[in-house]
Amino acid sequence: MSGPVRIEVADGIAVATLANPPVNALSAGLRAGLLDALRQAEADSTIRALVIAAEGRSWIAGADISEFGKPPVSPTLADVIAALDASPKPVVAAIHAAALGGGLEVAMACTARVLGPRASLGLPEVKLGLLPGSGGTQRAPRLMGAAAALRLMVQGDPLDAKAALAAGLADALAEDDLLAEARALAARLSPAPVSVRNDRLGSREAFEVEAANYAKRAAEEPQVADCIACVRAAFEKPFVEAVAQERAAFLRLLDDPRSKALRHVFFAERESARVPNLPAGTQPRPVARAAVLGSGTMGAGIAMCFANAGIPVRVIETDEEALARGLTRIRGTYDSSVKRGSLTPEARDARMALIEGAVGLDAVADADLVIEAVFEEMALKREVFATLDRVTKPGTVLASNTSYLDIDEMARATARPGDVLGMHFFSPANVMRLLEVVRGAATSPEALATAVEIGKRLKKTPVVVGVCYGFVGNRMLARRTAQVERLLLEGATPDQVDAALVAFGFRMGPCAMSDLAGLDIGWRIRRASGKRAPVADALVEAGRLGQKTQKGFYLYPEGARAGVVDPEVTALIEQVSAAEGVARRVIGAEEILDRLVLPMVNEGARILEEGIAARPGDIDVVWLHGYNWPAWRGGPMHHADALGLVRIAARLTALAQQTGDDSLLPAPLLARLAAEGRGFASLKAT
Ligand code: T1G
Ligand code: NAD
Repeated sequence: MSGPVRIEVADGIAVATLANPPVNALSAGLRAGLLDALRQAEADSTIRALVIAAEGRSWIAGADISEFGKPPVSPTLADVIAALDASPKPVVAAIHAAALGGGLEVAMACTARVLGPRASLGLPEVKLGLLPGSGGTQRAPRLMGAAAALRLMVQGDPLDAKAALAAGLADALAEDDLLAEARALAARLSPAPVSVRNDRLGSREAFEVEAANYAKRAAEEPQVADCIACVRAAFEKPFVEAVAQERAAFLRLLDDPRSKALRHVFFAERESARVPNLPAGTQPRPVARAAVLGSGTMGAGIAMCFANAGIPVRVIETDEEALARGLTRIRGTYDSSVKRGSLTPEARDARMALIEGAVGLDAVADADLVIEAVFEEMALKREVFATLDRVTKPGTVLASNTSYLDIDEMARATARPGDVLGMHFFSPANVMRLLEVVRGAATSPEALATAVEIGKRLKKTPVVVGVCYGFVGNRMLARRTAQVERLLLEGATPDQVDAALVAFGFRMGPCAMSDLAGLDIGWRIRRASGKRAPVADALVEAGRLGQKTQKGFYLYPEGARAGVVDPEVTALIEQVSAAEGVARRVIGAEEILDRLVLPMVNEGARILEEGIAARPGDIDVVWLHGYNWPAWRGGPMHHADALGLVRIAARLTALAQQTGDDSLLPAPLLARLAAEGRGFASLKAT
């Protein structure tokens, strides 16, 4: 038997071994191979039972997501599962690793399941905007109880081997020889399809109590509502009817733009990890020890990332007082995690032990990687890199955490520009997953590979971008911020602007976000670059810096985290409008949203034109993990394709005419793709 399934028979037990790298996704070929193996076992009278085993880092990672949306190919997964369920011979799943989604559905259609110690079982479909679509919403409740099954589906996180066994999803845990135990079990079993069982469903009350926990999510996420309805059907309908209900829900969700967006994100995240144009075989340099310059807002968080990953890190400041402030900030952050119970005191102490403080740049001499997070001033950054060039050992990677500034200019301050790049973390650095790795004109492949590798070790999502002002995220954000200013001057209020973006799916609007980050940060950057933001500047000059002063765009009585509308701000904005000679008018939510999102998409097109980002998906990953763009909207470039570039180009042209702002005119790439009836997704990586 060729293809992704190999079958061996011994002592009347057939073992079908799946091998469809990298993760045994249930592609058409694997489904056909599996069904053939079952049919062969059924037809051969010398074969008493079948064991399904697999090779590779997963047992079965689920349906092949890349086949979704394409015409179905027989046998379908439902065909394979129905055949397993109806088999006259016992079938045992020997699960050595991850059995997820359709993979667990295949296992649950078997007579029994034996786990290896590294097995994990899960139904993560909700993370793709879907639900288990091949019987999972009916078989899981029949094995582990309806309430627990619902929890497994709605949370989407896998259970490890012990937890899966305890939950009833498996029949045995083989600490040593998984295949031997599975064969032995298969030899003594008789077929007993899970589909006919009802003895483990548990009580309807317990299920309804569990379902009530997800009422809010069910209101926002259709896939959660469908999970609840389908598991409830296990109490109300015969198996076949309930499976039909599940199938109908699955096909409806499959066509839902939210699921299409989440599937786009799944592949975009994996594609963004592939560094474009990196010579094959490029090896990252080893990083056993790191150093971080500056222990302010970012330096402290970055140091924690290294300690959290078990990498010793030295934090360097200008003086003892600043250093003490920084180390206290780090300790304080860990203490609040211990208080919240998300970290043990032992783990805190172990991490603190990996963080050393020092004053003066000589302390970086033994570091393999140095990340500077000092003030955002080019003169200071150049001085720091010139010093790092002298005091660090050959091969040390020199990175800047700058938000906007020119990495190539910093590299030119050294005699080893190949070792210089940007590693742009996002605040709070110990929380936000995004890491923009900024590739300079002279950055060497090894240095780049080292930064990306470290990014992954720090559990970040590294995205490689080129050098320009603000790189990808902040450059696009600047377009949105400029529109926030214009909208406020022209008549919108901060809460109207924020409400439009929150309704779109963001957890927080731009005005509330500025209040959280501090209005003075943007003000300092504008002052340094000679730029103006009349409304935001006026707020800062009125001492309204945001939450840190209990007032910014909003008022924060007694340090409240949620701001309240402040009539003083409305009055101040009206004054600024008058001073700027801008007539105020009523602006609708649709126009507000278009002006917050479309100029960013347009800037994204320019970024792709210039090769600052290699793929539209990379831009989406930046916005998802750096700016909380709602995942079910797929990211700005995916969202643009969903809206249609013809419509966007027309809307941008209209907005440019209406506002007189030529920067809103469609970027050449956007205009070209619109004219060709294409989307950003049709672009190949540069
Ligand atoms: N389909 C297609 N490709 C897949 C895939 C899948 N299910 N899972 C992984 N890949 C590809 C991935 O794109 C990457 O490709 C490579 O495999 C390695 O993945 C009917 C509807 C299993 C935990 O949601 O969570 O079943 O980039 O880098 O870190 O009810 O992959 O190398 O070209 O992530 O070791 C449900 C999805 C599907 C699980 C391994 N299943 N996969 O993690 O490797 S829906 C899932 C994962 C379904 C049924 C329903 C992870 C992993 P490339 P990787 P990893
Ligand atoms: P910060 O003002 O909070 O901290 C800067 C720290 O650098 C201070 O503690 C200062 O004492 C120290 N420092 C100054 N010169 C130094 C030197 N020569 N050697 C060692 N330490 C020195 O600033 P921040 O917000 O942490 O920003 C730091 C960098 O990170 C900037 O480039 C900024 O643009 C960038 N950044 C900031 C954010 C953010 O949200 N704050 C996000 C991403 C990137």
